[in-house]
Amino acid sequence: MSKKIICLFDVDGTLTMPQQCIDKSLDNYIQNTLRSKFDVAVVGGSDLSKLTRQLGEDVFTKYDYVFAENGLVAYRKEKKIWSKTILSEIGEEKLQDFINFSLHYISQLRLPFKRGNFIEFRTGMINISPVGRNCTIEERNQFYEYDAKHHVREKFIQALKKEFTHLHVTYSIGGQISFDVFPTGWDKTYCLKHVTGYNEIHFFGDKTREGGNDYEIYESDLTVGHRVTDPDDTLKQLETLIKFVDEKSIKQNNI
Ligand code: M1P
Repeated sequence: MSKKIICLFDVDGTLTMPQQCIDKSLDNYIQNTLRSKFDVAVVGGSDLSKLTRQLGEDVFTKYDYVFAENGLVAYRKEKKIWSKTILSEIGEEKLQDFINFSLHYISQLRLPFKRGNFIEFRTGMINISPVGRNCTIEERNQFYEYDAKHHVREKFIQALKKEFTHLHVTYSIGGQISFDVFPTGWDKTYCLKHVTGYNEIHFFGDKTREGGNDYEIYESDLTVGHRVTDPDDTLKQLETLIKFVDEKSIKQNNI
């Protein structure tokens, strides 16, 4: 009997370029070729509105599972099956201390430029951007380069860790201009509790090194991890996976 396999994809850097829309060729391949063999799912660090902007409003029919904010907001076959809030977990008092400290820290930062929307309060996490989420694509790329040299986000995270030793939260750099903060354990492995009944869960992600937001799920014993460099690489690795599974089943049938 053939194995039941699901391919679970990160979004930014894996299915799309950061905060961009999915390319037609990869989209078609997943829908027409991959889906004829395996189930498919997505897990993004971003919230649902960004995820639908990048993958299309029809994402719920195109994927068997859709997980926004690491799976804190979860859909299966178009139906919302789960949602849990950071507010209920941490509480207003502690969250406000955290937000106030972050806003003060940001106000003391001198960067080449600053835009608006520095703190995004989401369902299952807080997203903090020292440069501001309202920056343009060009400014986003510029900040990413600047941050690689000056480690603005890493230093910010160190300051938060020092100040909030009592908070059981994880800091995760998943994109170019911000980092996510969520209760420890609410990383992308969180979504796996909804993915049941499969022999293999193949996870594809680009931020798979320690500190990246694909690290825990890539390393998890529950998944077969695939490290990719960009959407083109994802397509190549999918073609290899399909070939491998097909060859294996031909061999098994010949035994
Ligand atoms: O999906 C990866 C990350 O994408 C965005 O990051 P940035 O805007 O910094 O590139 C954010 O939505 C972030 O929450 C998410 O983890």
